[in-house]
Amino acid sequence: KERENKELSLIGVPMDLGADRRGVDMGPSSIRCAGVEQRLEQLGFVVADEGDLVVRRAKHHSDVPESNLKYLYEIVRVNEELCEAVAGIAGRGRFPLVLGGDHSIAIGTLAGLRRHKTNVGVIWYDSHGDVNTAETSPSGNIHGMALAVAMGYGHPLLTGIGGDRPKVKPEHVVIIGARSLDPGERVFLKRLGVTVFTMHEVDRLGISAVTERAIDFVSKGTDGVHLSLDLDGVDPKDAPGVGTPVPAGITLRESLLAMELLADAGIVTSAEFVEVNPTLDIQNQTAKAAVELIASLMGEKIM
Ligand code: Z70
Ligand code: MN
Ligand code: MN
Ligand code: MN
Repeated sequence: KERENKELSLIGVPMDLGADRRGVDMGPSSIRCAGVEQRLEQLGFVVADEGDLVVRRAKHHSDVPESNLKYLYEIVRVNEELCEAVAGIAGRGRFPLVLGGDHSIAIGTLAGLRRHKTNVGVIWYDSHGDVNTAETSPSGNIHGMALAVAMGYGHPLLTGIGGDRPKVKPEHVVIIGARSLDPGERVFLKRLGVTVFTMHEVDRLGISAVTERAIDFVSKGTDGVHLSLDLDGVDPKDAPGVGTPVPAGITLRESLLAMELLADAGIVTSAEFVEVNPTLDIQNQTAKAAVELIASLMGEKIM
């Protein structure tokens, strides 16, 4: 079925402070260059491009005493702004489509969505779990903590963005594509009871069954579903332009099918596409993949 609400707002967040490798700040630009707006317009969407937030280049990252959290203050500031922007877009009844930027921006997106939805379902499409805290993180990179923060775990400056309450409940989250989890993340995901479809499940059940199960799962007891898609969830052969390529991932073909199934289910109410790093890419292939995925998610059909 076709999506009824055709009003969509694009917002770019040129953030790379949450990641180890520079260059993912050019993600929004590369996705725009790959023609995202035109593609959405061809699908009948009325697209408002709200432009990019401003991210200040920080001189050094060890700005938090007694903590390994890199670039904490600027990441907090940008995510507060993103929270307001996303809340504004959702409040006007438009579909928020956020272009990253590193995955730390999910903190602001989910905080903004929480203003209008009490029980946001989340599909976290990623090779990683992003459920570290300062204590378990091997890197201090905040993009590896975004989902934990959204569930209310992490530095109070991060969990307090958009208000102190948790933005999502663990029982409303599913992760798809996980194949690189840190030891502390495995413990954390089990303790919280988060549903994780790792590559083991993708291989055993196939992406279509996994996606159908995920759809059933996030549809229950929720008042909206957010897709947070990290391009490193896609196999690096198809999406090489990411800071942390992890082999043996979900192919682009399988990922497109997952998006088509989500479109058919008609459940997704917001989305973000993150971690595209054009400095590591081949001919903007990864941004182009992102545009294909966005088009499929928003209802593009082969015929
Ligand atoms: C690792 C960490 C991560 C994305 C890398 C990696 C996290 N678990 N997330 N790339 N998108 O440092 O926390
Ligand atoms: Mn503000
Ligand atoms: Mn991620
Ligand atoms: Mn990742």
